[in-house]
Amino acid sequence: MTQPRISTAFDSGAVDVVSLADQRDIQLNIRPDNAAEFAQWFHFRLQGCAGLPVTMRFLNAGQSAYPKGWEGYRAVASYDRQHWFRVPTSFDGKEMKVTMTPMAQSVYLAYFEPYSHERHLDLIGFANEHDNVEVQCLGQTLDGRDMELLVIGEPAEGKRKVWLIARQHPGETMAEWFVEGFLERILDGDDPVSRKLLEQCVFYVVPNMNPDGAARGNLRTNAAGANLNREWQSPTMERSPEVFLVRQKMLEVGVDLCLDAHGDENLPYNFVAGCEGNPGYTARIEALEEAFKAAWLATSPDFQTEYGYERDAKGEANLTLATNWVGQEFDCLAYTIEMPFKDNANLPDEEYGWSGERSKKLGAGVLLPVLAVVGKLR
Ligand code: GEM
Ligand code: ZN
Repeated sequence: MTQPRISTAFDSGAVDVVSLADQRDIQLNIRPDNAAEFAQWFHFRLQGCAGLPVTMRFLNAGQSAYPKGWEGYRAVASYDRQHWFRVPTSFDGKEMKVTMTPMAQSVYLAYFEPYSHERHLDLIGFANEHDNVEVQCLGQTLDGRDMELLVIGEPAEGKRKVWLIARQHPGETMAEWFVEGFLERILDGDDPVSRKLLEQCVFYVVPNMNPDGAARGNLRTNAAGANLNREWQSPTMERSPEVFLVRQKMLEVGVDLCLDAHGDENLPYNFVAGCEGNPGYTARIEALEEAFKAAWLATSPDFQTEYGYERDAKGEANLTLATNWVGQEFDCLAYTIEMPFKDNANLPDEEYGWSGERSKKLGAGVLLPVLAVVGKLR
């Protein structure tokens, strides 16, 4: 019987080890964010168990931020950190159990396919190579990382300003995979949809709103414990510089359409959440929302509108959320986009579930509903 080893000393690494005495009963606790109580993200390396039956018990799964997120959920594993696949997982309401027989001496496990800061910097580098992209650094986060904005297209009178922000909640890594797919398509000079859009708009893209929380392995908060999607009414440089800097830029250049990419722990679907509860919500905005959803439904079998969040009652919107604050401040179409940590129940994939690659495809596909509404945003 070998002595298993677990490490987390890498980008977004996070789990607490309770017992490693026997690989048939490895006991773990999901670690809370560094300065907040939210606990759901895990990412660790297991070594020393090649060919042996391994059981990993997450003892505190029932006290995580979203316990229902473990119902119908399967953890992801990878030997090379590039290719991730789902592994047998069960949840009894208290503990989550993951079982596998590793094929190699080293295997990684995570809540969802990670998106590292190095890959983030490579994505910025990819964009930087395009003549129609300006990479802007808006300022620094609390841990000193750059807040990066990509301005895509030539600003000109009459062009619409379309914003895409992502990963306010750092554990929702599918959001940055979504942006990677979006960028690869909008920067493809041979793509007719991208060419048509760039004639009509300039894109302002923030691939990662929360680089500190991402590197720290947080689910939902930044280095100061702030849930950035509750900071949009009154952000500060001391607590939420990420929001302060992006919001300041939005106020400087304006917003005609805003998309905020997230992941949802519970619902096995892709869906959107709008601004119906805003005091300034109008029939015009509602019509734009319906046109956007209709175009996405018509062009992507991975999108649906049957399942999603409860609609906010009129005038009851929480204006500390990005989508609501932006929609209200700029009287514009603003959508939260949610992808699943589990799978798309309408089109399940037994081996991978929802994945980075499928998030990329969805991000590339969102250009079509944007094209459907870009001519009527004002
Ligand atoms: C959610 S955003 C919830 C949006 N709800 C409505 N009704 N507009 C959050 O921040 O809690 C996004 C997320 O966490 O993924
Ligand atoms: Zn979120």
